[in-house]
Amino acid sequence: MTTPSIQWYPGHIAKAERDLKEQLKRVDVVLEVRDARIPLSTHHPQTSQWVGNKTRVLVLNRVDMITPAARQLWVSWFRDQGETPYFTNAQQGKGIREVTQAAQAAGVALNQRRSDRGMQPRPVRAVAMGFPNVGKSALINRLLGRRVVESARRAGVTRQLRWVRISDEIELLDAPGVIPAKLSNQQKALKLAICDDIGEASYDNQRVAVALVELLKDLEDTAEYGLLPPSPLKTRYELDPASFTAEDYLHALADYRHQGDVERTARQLLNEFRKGVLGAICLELPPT
Ligand SMILES: Nc1nc2c(ncn2[C@@H]2O[C@H](COP(=O)(O)OP(=O)(O)OP(=O)(O)O)[C@@H](O)[C@H]2O)c(=O)[nH]1
Ligand SMILES: [Mg+2]
Repeated sequence: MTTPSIQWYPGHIAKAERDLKEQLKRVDVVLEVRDARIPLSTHHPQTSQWVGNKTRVLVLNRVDMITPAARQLWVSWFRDQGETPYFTNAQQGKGIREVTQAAQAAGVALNQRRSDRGMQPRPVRAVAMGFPNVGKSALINRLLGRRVVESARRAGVTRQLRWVRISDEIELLDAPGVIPAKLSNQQKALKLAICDDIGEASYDNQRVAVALVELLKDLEDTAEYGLLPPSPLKTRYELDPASFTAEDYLHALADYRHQGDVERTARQLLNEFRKGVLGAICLELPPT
């Protein structure tokens, strides 16, 4: 039996993408928000087309969910690509000021050009763009210092585009998450599912949990010291994955902890990874 591939492109996202394209004409700065646990898989291939000649600010959110060593690896890699990543924790409001400053700097340049042409200054207009559930709305609430837009633990919370005035200098557009219409790379799709960045109706929990175990096994075998907590699965569940295939591990864990209930075990594994119970774990390392 072949498992169907993971695809998720609900109607509201298709609509969001159309609305977003329309609004982009008014935008000066694109805050490209990615999930720090999977910085490559949460890069939308059309981003550069949308950014055009606007300023792009690269935000890697959920920095609290990766280790400092992983962050450092990504900083070096992005710098080698000529990019400056801004790491944020939008839940607790860390790294926010630097993002505001980057957006404001673009505003200063904008208003210089306007004043050269005899035009009145105006606030710089930025959009928070990114995959579903990466923390765009949480980031906007933090930029503003109070809760104005809805942010919750589900993909697809923001349904409408909404402009918010952050200050006299900045206006920000909260946009619904966008995602490629076709997820052609299933390895990436699995990571999106693991990180809760796509709707749960689109995948099978057990298959995604097996993919998580596989990734953790690989990371344990190959990652350098400090990139993830030592033996996260063994530490949490008292069952070492080393002597199992990922699929056998899920079943063994189900037998050991949940009377053979594999679905329940899969859900628990995913849920605990997403809540950070397994520790701070970056699932993607820079390509070498
Ligand atoms: N641990 C952690 N959680 C975060 C962070 N940023 C956001 N969250 C949580 O992630 C969940 C999703 O955040 P949202 O702000 O709704 O994400 P969004 O990108 O606006 O999602 P959509 O509108 O569905 O596209 C919420 O439960 C937030 O509290 C972060 O930096 N760290
Ligand atoms: Mg949102």
